[in-house]
Amino acid sequence: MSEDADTTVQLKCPITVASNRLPFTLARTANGLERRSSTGGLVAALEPVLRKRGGTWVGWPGTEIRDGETISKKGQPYRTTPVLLTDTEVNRYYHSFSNRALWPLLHSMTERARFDVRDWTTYARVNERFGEAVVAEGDEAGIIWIHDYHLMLTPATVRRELPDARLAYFLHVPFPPYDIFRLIPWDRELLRGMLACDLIGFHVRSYARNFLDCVERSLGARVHRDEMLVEYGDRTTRVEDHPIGIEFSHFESLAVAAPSQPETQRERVVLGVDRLDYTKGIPEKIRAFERLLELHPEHREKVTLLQVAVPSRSQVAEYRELKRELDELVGRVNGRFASADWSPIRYLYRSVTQQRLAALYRDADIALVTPLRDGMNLVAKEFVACQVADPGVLVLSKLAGAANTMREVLRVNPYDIDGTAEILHRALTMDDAERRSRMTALRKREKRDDLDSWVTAFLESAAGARAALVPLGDSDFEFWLGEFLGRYRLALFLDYDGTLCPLTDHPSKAVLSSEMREVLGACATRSDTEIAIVSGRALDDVRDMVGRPDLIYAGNHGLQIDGAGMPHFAHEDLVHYQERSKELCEDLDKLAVQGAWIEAKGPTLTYHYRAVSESAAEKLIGEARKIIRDAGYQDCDAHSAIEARPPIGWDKGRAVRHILRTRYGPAWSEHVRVIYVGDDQTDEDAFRFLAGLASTFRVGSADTATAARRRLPDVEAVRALLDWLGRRPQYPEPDPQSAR
Ligand code: ADQ
Repeated sequence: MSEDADTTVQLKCPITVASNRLPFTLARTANGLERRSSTGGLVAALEPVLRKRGGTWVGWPGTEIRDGETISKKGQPYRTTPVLLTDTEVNRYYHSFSNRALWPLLHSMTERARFDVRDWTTYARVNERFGEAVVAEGDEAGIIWIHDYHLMLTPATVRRELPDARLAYFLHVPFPPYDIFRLIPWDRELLRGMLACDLIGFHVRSYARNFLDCVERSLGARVHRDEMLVEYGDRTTRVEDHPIGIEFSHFESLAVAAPSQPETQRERVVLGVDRLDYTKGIPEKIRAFERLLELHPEHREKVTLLQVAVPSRSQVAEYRELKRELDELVGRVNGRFASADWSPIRYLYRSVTQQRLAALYRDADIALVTPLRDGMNLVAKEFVACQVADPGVLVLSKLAGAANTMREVLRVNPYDIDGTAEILHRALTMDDAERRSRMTALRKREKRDDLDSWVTAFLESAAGARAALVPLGDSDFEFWLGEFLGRYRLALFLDYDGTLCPLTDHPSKAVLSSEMREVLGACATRSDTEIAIVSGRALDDVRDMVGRPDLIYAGNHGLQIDGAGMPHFAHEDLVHYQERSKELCEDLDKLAVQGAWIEAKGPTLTYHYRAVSESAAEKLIGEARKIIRDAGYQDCDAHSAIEARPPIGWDKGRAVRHILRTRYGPAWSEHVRVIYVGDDQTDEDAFRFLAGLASTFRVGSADTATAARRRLPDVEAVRALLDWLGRRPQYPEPDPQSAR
């Protein structure tokens, strides 16, 4: 099969779209549910896609739905799955977290952003519900396409349930620079949510680059800038720029068909069409127009600014405030310049039909589009598509994503009122030939890069081969650790199972490969490096498995420590638990059925259920937890196992501290550099203790949160790291004991 044919087949696969809103909004009236099309760029962009291709759209319908009520329209060529939200959820998830925290912040308007932990918790819960709805509807063989800032965490839920799904995400708004994104108290969680995807799309390259900066600096992800790839744990995500287009021919034919507008015939018209939003720069536009009338009085009585603003988010205080500000501003400018039969500004605060919009675009002499920040801006493109008669001029803010590709526009900085007024004057006085040539080029591009081509390019990319980064190599370790290690000695802490060797169905099968043995040996024999193996296994067990007497061993999660240069340590409280651990072992023994078994490790023990069938596991795990807790022990999750630990305030973090203090003294951090590599939940205590003091790596799946600075995909990456550490330049350093 040729490559082309293959892509065509793949693109026929089902598509599940998830976005905050369904393509329509329901409102409850006396006659039951009333259905209205949703306004906004996202729906404008996606509805035609599903209409054409079929599939499922998951979203919030805008109101509650009662039993027996259906929301799908007869003959609708795609399914709609509502995610129902309570009033509190709508407030916290949508109005507050999405629109008062994320929206302003993503538009770099930091002083407007309001963060509240209760909003965040609701946002996370609602995102999870969207994820569950997608999982219920989604087809693992198809493409799941999640949209926009309302659903940044949803990919993680979907990934958890459908590990092999083709998961793609598109952000319709800008992605701000690192210094701004990190102001979000939950920035890392949001980034992790997005990284559950195989593909993440942004409108323009600079947003994609900002995202790469953030995941590298905030999450410690591995980033390949030339290939635009992110490796985080065991997953690689492709990051791409896909500037959205519009349904060009649809707007063009609307413009051809629309009757002429009597009210726009007398004066020349400068047109503004926006959602009423503070990012759209509407007050700045009005001020620039006012300035035009001051600087160039020849335009008075000859030019009108027609501003159409569609009401938006009126539940949010800032939007109501903006509405008031605009009313006043328009009143002021009109009061200042109006004459008996001319008003400089006509301001319509309402939504208009697409037919009417097309006519307005077509008949306008100038479109003045002045967002202070905008992901793309579809109005600019719609105006161009509708220029079917005498071509007008597009004046466009350089701060809109659209300005990146629409090169032939007259660009303005909307913050520069005088500058914008002058450019507006230039647009009003531009000669016919220049207008024509600029508009011809703009139309040609928008016709080619229309909505269909955007969707096709994005879906082709989503359906394409999964990305993979080249395996970790010297340059990565040099970049991460070169400067950090400098001329210091190294204390290297390593977990055993899952870190030095892959997890197996029985602990006795988890043996070191000869390659791992070799690189471990190369590190261990260096005079500037000390290695401690920190494991949940019993002390003797882990020592036997590694089989090197020249290392330090911390067994039972550090409750017992022994090895080279370390006085033997056993936590003083352990004596109280010898007998109780035996009793617990006997109690648990009755759950050693259906493949489950108990590993007695002295003071701690592990209930292994890897071999138990899924249907039986839940009950057995519940019972095991109860027995462990009833015995006064802590039950801790491990890989397909539950650890029972005596309730001694001790963990791997404390064990690491004990080793470092014993070996290098209380001021250890001045004498030695520390690296800790671990793969499971019990290593998190060590990661937390070492935060800011060491270089920490969590091995394996990116699905769990971690306090580690960086991630490594697998045991092979650990081997590569040890290999590099073993070969790094050797520095003669004083004996550790004399450094105390
Ligand atoms: P929006 O912020 O909604 O979209 P925009 O791209 O300008 O902004 O799209 C607005 C849409 O609403 C256009 O299709 C326009 O025709 C329509 N519209 C505006 N005013 C109207 C009115 N008075 N009556 C009727 N219709 C009106 C978000 C991002 C953008 C990004 C899009 C798509 O903020 O940057 O371009 O998503 O990704």
